Amino acid sequence: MSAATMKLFHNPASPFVRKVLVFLHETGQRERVELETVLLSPTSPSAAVNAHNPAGKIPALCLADGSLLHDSRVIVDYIDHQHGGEPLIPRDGAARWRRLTLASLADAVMDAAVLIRYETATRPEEKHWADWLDGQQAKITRALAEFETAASAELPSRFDVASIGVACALGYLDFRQPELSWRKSFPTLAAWYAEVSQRPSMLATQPPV
Ligand code: GSF
Repeated sequence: MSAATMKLFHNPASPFVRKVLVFLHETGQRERVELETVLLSPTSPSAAVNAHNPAGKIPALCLADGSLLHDSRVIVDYIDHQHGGEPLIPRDGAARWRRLTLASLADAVMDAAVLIRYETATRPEEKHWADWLDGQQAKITRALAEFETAASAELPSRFDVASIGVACALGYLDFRQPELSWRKSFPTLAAWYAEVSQRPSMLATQPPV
């Protein structure tokens, strides 16, 4: 009898899915979830995903009672309420708002990088809009500068919702934009990332080579 009581719509390339998997590993709950791998994009949707999430996006989580959770922010919050350890999402106080804001900026980096990926990998070459791509990339660069500042104290303080988000965003940049070479401009962030990348939860969830 599999211990899995939940099903996660998944793709190993998704940084938002990786966030959920890292949460599961970090809270000792990975075996509770079976993965249903899907391929999808805005122009080639997944009927199965659409049936479970009208937004047509992964991750989406099916619970044992049939209820459906999405998006990744809701899913990681749910996962964080299912274990007995110290919450990875601070439940109250100033720390909560700052950690959630850093996590939200990490999501914004993932959003921008995924949108760039769709623009450059799925839209026909002649429809690419340079100003739009430049605008998305600028969001990423500004966020990395904020993460560089946070890397000296805030990020190393705990591998929680904020750090997990930043780590998954950086892993996605390495995966989809290897030519970006962000480490040259952000050495403190690079040192922090080199360390957290060795965590079992990160090693177990690396994007496909
Ligand atoms: C974003 C998920 C997302 O963009 C979340 O879960 O936090 N706000 C959501 N997922 C992408 C796959 S990706 O991460 O590479 C997705 O499902 N794209 C399909 C589409 O139609 O946009």
